[in-house]
Amino acid sequence: MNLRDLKKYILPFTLMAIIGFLIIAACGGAGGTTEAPESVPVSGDINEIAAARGLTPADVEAAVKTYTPTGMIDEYVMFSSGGHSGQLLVIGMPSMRLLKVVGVFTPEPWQGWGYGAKTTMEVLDEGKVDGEDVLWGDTHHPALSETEGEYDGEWVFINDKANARIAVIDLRDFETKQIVKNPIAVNDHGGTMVTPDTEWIIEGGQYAAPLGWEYASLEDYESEYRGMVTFWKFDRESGRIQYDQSFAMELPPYWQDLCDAGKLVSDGWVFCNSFNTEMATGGVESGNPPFEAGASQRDMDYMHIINFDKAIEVANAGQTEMVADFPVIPMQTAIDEGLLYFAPEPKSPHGVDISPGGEYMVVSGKLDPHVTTYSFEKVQAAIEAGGFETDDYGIPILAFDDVVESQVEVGLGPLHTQFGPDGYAYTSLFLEPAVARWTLGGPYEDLNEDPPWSLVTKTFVHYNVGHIAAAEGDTVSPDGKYLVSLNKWAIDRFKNVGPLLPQNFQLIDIGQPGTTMPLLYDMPIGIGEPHYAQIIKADKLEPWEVYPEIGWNPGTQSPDPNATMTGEERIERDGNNVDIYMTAVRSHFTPEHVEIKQGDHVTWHITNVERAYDATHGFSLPGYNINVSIEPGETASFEFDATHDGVFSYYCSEFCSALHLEMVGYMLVEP
Ligand code: RUQ
Ligand code: CUA
Repeated sequence: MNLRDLKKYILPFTLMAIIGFLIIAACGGAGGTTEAPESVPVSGDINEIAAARGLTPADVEAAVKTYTPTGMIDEYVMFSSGGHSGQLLVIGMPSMRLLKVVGVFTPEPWQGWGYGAKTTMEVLDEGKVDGEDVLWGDTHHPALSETEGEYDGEWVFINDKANARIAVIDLRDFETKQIVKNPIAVNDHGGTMVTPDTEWIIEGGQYAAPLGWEYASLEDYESEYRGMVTFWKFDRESGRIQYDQSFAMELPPYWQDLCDAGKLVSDGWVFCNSFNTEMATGGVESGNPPFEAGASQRDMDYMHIINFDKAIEVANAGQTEMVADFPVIPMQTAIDEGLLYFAPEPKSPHGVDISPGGEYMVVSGKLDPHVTTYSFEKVQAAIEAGGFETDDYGIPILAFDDVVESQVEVGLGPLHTQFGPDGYAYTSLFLEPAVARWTLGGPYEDLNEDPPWSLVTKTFVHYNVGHIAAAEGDTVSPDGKYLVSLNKWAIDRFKNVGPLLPQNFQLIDIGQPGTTMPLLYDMPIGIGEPHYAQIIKADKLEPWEVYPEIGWNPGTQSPDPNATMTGEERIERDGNNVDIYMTAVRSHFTPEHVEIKQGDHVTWHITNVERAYDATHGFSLPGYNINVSIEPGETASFEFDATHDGVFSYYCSEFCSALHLEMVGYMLVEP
């Protein structure tokens, strides 16, 4: 490729970037950065305080809509990806208060996640990649479990894009219970999404590679590299993914991006968008077009349309091939059995979102100013009619005009779509940056007055929005009310804390129809980079206040055989093996002296015998990298070899009581 060609590819991107920058600069200026006033008058007069702080009436209204006084519980809870923190964020809405950072792929000391406690080490061990610890993750898409397409508040799943892993979090105690490594893929992106009754968790791929971690030269990209989508069977009873009932489907080496499960009328189908149908392999250093240009040459990529109900039958009938000991439906089988169809989608699309009734699939092309809506009914008719063209791999392509319902011009850089209860859909516009409200068909006389398939309004956000999340916004009955814009850049929104800026979540009021869609609140997040979030009505969550009984094992969610009741505390020795049975209660551990010998193998069980709400104890053992959180009723166990001699004061690391500092003991390791 010569320089002129290269310019041809790069120019549109440079232009887009400049437009994006100008818009950011403009709205940064217009949106106004205001300096904090020096001080606030002591008067109790609201208007005086507002004037002194430079607050407009709209600011005061936003404050009143979001301020949540002490003791008032938030109406919604948002579960947000924590990005490469590898964790899951739990945030109350509309207050935008951070409630918890759930340890998932990354150790988290306060929760004792990954610092000795067996139940936590075992889960992190499941996440080993080829036998090696990978103690971080790039979490992208949380998915709340659903019953008949409604969030049920029981489980939440999240993917690790970097290493193609899926985690299962139990919402009875907000703890991670399982991590599954995808055996055929190096990384993923299109997960997690669930089917309407959470029987399956979907994990779509991203950057094509030989399936099963094999080597193949990039010269052989088209023949040896493959895309994939994996379907994990979830069992509510055990609360675990059933590895041996799960399967995958081989796909062409396009970059599958995000998936969504059909619902109601489209239940039983799965949809994934893709990009790089050009099959660009990069290599700018060798004079090839860079990936960003090479993967953006075609005007259309392919939405993948999967007959999932039929795929389950095909997998159950054993029409699979084993790749890395995992059953995969070969591409040819998918074609022969009518499991896989394509529909053209413009241009370098990002994500596909299914409307609440399941009748529409909504796709946005990052390089196209429209959202494109496909009709499930038309897709079915086109499949029925037959007579398709195919791609190079023989996969049938439905004609664009046969399956598209409508295209609405929403603005620059559209990405992700969420839904409201009133016929409105919302799409993030990365380049503007803004959130657009538009009408998903209609007319909806009783719900809104806007014409069908039209852009209604935009709210500018600060800045560069990726995903958006609306209250219950991807269920069969979205709530509306609130939408959060998960922004990639913050620029001038907060006090500068150095070149790495906080991530900015912005709360938007979508409770009023028409062009009213005000911004309410900014929430800086000190870890990053978050991607998707889901927002559930708070009263659907019914977590335990304390574990159901004293001596509870959170790993098995059942009584622990090593539970120790008050009065049963003891130290047992069998040769070099020492077993310690300890209790914790405000404000002491029993026993307080543990005398062992260097070289002993120590197994330590601690039961928190408290029944009081919030009476958590911590257990920190210096020198041995042990830190455990023991919530009321829990039995925690850990093991180590007493390699260093000396005197070790173990202590409670939660300020649990007035005499918390006295909640301590000595472990004496005699040389
Ligand atoms: S995505 S880059 Cu969900 Cu927009 Cu991961
Ligand atoms: Cu228990 Cu501090």
